[in-house]
Amino acid sequence: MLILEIMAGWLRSVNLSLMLLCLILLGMAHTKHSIYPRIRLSHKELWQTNRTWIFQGRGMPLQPQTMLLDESHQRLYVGAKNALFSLNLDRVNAHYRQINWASTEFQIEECMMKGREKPECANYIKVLQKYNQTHLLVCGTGAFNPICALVKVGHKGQETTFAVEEESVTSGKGRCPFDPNSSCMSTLRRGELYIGLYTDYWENDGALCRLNNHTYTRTERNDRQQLNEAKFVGSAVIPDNDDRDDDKVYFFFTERESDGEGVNRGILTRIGRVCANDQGGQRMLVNRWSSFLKTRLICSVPGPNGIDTHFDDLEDVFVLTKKDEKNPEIFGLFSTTSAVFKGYAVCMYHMEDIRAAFNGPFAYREKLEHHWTPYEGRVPYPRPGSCASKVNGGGFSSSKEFPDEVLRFVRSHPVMYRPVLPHHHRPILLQSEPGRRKLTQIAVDKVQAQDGHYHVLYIGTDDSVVLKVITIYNKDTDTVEEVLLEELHIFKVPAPIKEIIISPKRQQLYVGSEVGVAQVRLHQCDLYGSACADCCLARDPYCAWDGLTCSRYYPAGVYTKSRRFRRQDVRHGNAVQLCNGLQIDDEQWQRAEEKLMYSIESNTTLLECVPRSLQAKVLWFLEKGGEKHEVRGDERVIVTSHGLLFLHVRSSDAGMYVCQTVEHGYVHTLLRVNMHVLREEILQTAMHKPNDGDGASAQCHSILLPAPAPSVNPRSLQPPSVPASNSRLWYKEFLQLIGYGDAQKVEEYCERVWCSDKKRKKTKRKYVSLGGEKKGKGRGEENSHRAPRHTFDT
Ligand SMILES: *[C@@H]1O[C@H](CO)[C@@H](O)[C@H](O)[C@H]1NC(C)=O
Ligand SMILES: *[C@@H]1O[C@H](CO)[C@@H](O)[C@H](O)[C@H]1NC(C)=O
Ligand SMILES: *[C@@H]1O[C@H](CO)[C@@H](O)[C@H](O)[C@H]1NC(C)=O
Ligand SMILES: *[C@@H]1O[C@H](CO)[C@@H](O)[C@H](O)[C@H]1NC(C)=O
Ligand SMILES: CC(=O)N[C@H]1CO[C@H](CO)[C@@H](O)[C@@H]1O
Repeated sequence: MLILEIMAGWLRSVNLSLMLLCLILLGMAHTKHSIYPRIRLSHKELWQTNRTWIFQGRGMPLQPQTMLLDESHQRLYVGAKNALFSLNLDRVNAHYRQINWASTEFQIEECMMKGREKPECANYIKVLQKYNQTHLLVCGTGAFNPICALVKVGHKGQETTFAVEEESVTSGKGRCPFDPNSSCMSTLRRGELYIGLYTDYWENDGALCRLNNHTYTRTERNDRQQLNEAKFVGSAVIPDNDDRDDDKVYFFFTERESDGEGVNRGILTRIGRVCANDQGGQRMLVNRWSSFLKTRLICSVPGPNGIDTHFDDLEDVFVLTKKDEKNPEIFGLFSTTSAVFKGYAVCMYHMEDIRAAFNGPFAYREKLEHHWTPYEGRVPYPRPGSCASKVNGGGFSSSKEFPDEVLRFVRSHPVMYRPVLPHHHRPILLQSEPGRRKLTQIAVDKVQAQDGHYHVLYIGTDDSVVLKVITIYNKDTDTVEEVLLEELHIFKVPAPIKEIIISPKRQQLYVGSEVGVAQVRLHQCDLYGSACADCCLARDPYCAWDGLTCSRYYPAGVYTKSRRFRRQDVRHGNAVQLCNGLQIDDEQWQRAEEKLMYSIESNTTLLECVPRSLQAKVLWFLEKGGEKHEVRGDERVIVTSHGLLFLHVRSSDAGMYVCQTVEHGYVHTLLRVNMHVLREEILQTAMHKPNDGDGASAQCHSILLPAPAPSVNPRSLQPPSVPASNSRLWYKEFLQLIGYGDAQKVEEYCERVWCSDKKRKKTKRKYVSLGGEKKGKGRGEENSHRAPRHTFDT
């Protein structure tokens, strides 16, 4: 919990009033900022609902370096440390194949003699591409001695073929970095490998290259104008028009802005491009690009003082290809370069803006320390950076025929003057809270909903989480609303997400981190609840209410058979309007689950109520004499995100408390708690009552007797999203932080309120006939922790 983290970190010794202020502020942030997740799903919950399957290999941590989706063979290839895997796309942890490809003892020894550490001296597979229908090209670092090979894949009857072609093993120099930590990006198209990498042991020579059977074309060596301390992030081949000879290869990377010898300025994100058919020059630029140009890719937000905050460090890029191959949408995940403030942003780019920048003026500066200006002199023909193609007049059959003047120009003017600005001139997603998790990867799906198309962003973090986000642009106010639909805790242990691959065809994500590879279903509509409002409030473009439940939404025409009216409102989540007439407030009020609870006078008590949606605002009411009054809280009774907290219970506090949630104006009654207040002496007597020998367990039931079976509406409650251990820890921390009693007492108290799982299970068994524990939809244990039962055996 955010609150817990902050409380534990900052507020160890702060007094109560500050504490309260903090809670209030956080409470506000909680409901106002939609970047707060609506639903948080633990690893366990994902697992129990079959939403995810995880492949971990055997024994050693997998450490996947690169992954490749092969829909035609229905496999996912994973390049890892000393091994290559072929996984089943339906179920990544079943029927996998493995090729062990470790470095030899001799290679490892040699590597360590060069002063490298043992973990670096392994074969990390960094390049994994589909070479043709039957073969993969695979390259590994080979203990600082890169190697490549072709791997045969496919089916032979029932068997999956997966084997290295022994005679194909060759040196990987120039095709794979030496260092496992080195950045590297590659794309393979028509038998040609495009790759950005450091080609040497010392990582001095960064290059953008193309390799095929016959040629090796690359950027100039030691030319800081072309590349300067680059970090290679991504690449893609994108056609310009129907003339194949006009196809361009785009490279996404960061580099340090050069400023004369030795003096370096900040880091920038670049988009570079070359012609796919570039053959280099004949007399000059032999085996060098004759078409390499680059420009700046901007992702920034305006600051209050007119100075923009720039997100200059590209972390990941995703190219969303549509039917029209020529116009994919490009998504960049950026961070700030500041070491102090680490913020993140996602910007989206359109090809027309990218092409416009490359068709615009070249940049020019008199001296290295001068500012860039648009080049206003004569530009030679054919325009530098254009391809030898029919579209360009067909006057040149190859770049080798280009006039020297053109080659000289492109060599000395590789930078365009105009940067590429993002769509709407702003990020579509921002994370600017300091100290939050780091964002590492992005994948995007385009989904058709009833009210239009939505980009669903899947963003990986450094703590094993994938965030599922939609962003909604409002034309009238020129603002972007971010809706964080789900926060998925993919792996049990926190580790940076290294790769996310999406398969829209299978509606799956394939997620890699050092601990393993997970497959995750993109949506799970039934999770939101079966009521119309539950489904509508979710605002998930994949889901709609079909009259019975929340289920997968298919646009009209996909399944013409089912013409049932579907209710969905992604843009506004207006359940009040959409599900009007389906909600009977009074009835719901009465039907909500009811709990009986005993608390002890002068003691602390928490009436727990955590809605499934973390974006719902929780309201508490006290019913008295047929009327309900809202409990707004004061210094003694605090409305927290975990429930209503009484610091010192008074006997006058007894009564029926009702927990309601409000989300987008839609009111939902979750829980009714009938609280009785006991006087202290009664407790004392009870606590010291002789027991049946098992002291702990006796004490435990005396507190934990479940309430008499209430008449519950089975749909009224969803399992809580916060595991019990967390809420217990939270409560304990909270009491300690507000200086409530000494630690020993708090510990004791918490022990009594929550009891350990072991004791709890005993209790459960003993009282099960009283109908105490209510089972959630196959989620078992998590549900049983919904509310601590401070009840009491009389
Ligand atoms: C998950 O899958 C298992 C086996 O495939 C099945 O027995 C179980 O019912 C499934 N659970 C849910 C919640 O669908
Ligand atoms: C990569 O670098 C990090 C720190 O820079 C280091 O902790 C890690 O061990 C390195 N990994 C390998 C495989 O060399
Ligand atoms: C793929 O390439 C390999 C190696 O060049 C070759 O042996 C194989 O026949 C090719 N497969 C196809 C389907 O072209
Ligand atoms: C590379 O060589 C193989 C076999 O020699 C051939 O089949 C293939 O077409 C060649 N590829 C290119 C891009 O020239
Ligand atoms: C946490 C706490 O203060 N618990 C108190 C509840 O009431 C009993 C009886 O008065 C006290 O002994 C506990 O310390």
